[in-house]
Amino acid sequence: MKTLITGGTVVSATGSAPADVLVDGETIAAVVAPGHPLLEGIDGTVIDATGKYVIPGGVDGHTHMEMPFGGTEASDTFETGTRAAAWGGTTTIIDFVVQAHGQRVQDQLARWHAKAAGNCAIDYGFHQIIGEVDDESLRAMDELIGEGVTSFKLFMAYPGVFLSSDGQILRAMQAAAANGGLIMMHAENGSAIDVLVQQALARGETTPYHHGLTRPWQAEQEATHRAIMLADITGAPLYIVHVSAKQALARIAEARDAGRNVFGETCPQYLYLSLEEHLGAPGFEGAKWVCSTPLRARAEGHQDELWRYIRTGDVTTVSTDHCPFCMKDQKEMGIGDFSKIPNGIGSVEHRMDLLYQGVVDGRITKERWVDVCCTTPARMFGLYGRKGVIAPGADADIVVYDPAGHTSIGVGRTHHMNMDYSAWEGFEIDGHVDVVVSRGTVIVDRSGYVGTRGHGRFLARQLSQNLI
Ligand code: DUC
Ligand code: ZN
Ligand code: ZN
Repeated sequence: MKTLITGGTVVSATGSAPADVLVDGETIAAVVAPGHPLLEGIDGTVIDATGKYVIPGGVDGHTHMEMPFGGTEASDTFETGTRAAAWGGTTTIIDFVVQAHGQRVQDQLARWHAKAAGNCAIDYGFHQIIGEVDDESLRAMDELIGEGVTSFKLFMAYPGVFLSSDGQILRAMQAAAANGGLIMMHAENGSAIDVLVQQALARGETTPYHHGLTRPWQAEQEATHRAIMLADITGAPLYIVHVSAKQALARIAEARDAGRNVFGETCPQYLYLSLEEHLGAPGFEGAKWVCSTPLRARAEGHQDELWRYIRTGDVTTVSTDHCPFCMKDQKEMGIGDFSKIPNGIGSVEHRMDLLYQGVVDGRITKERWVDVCCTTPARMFGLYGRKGVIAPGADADIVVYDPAGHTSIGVGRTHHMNMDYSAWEGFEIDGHVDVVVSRGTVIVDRSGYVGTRGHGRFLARQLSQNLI
């Protein structure tokens, strides 16, 4: 089965040019100048992309589908979350397998395979959370590399649940330095934060706004610096997830300037939303935006700085940290005690649009948009060549994006995630996801989602292709 995408402008991380794309089966067969004789007489489905951008499918390197967390479970299943991702032009997710204290890594990985297999609309891979660093989990890290799970998340926050001591972090980093894996770090000083949280609650400061105040940027900067130093001792590559503080990014930029394998990820919420306007919303509304790391003060300029760091390259990727919870029965668990609000925001559907708005607003180029949302995440997580690029031989994961289109985000408008609210209610995007192709199959067209549950396959990943 052949598909021809004609008349569009192919946008890659390095440039843009008018080109036609020939898809044969599940892969891209050719990318040629419009009207090239090679395409004459080809019998297949034609997708007219005249006036549109033709980009690689989005790669969201950080999601939590049906994740058990904060006494409840993230509200998107692999089925609903990957379908919402497809609506928004994302064709690959990398989700986190959770090993908390007292659980076996290999058992947990098997559980996550069982949850995802046969349910996903798009392709998926796994990172492994190592919640308890011991001899057994260190051995499992080596085994997982051979099973295509080549990156490991550690936590410097959430004492008693996920937090690793500095000694444990060092041991895991030594293992990664030896086996080639990538260490992903949740960099916040969890012990200090816990004291601030208890003190705030004792003073009667219980609203969602205090979630932000008790996770100050200093706790993020300190942990980021500590993680960089520990990685430096061991030689392990380090990827700091969900960076929200400009000071933390300054440490990452410094390490990168010194030539280290240190990378920073941010998320749309840290580029657009803020402590004052969102966490500080009246009553309990702010719970909608409780996530960790927290939204930062606009008055301190974090959002503008993060956009700047995307331009300079010190933000390597933009993922969502998609971790949705409904207000009803979930976020509401924290009425009267912000520390009981499950941490997380749902954005998997909107990342491509929200970052495209950065192009419209003159924050980044369209090539950088494709780079941080598609190409570099693929390279960072060992998928490049198959994902993140429109080139012969790559999987035919392609989005036709209409720069003249419009997307109104919100419940009852554009909202397919399994949540009873949208963290992005009222956002207007000057662009639109028109057609989404996943491994050669159209899964979203102008009529909506036309894909099938179970189309998505597990991706065994190589080692990171983005290391110096
Ligand atoms: N932060 C969140 O907000 N949710 C999931 C896990 C995390 O680290
Ligand atoms: Zn985290
Ligand atoms: Zn996360």
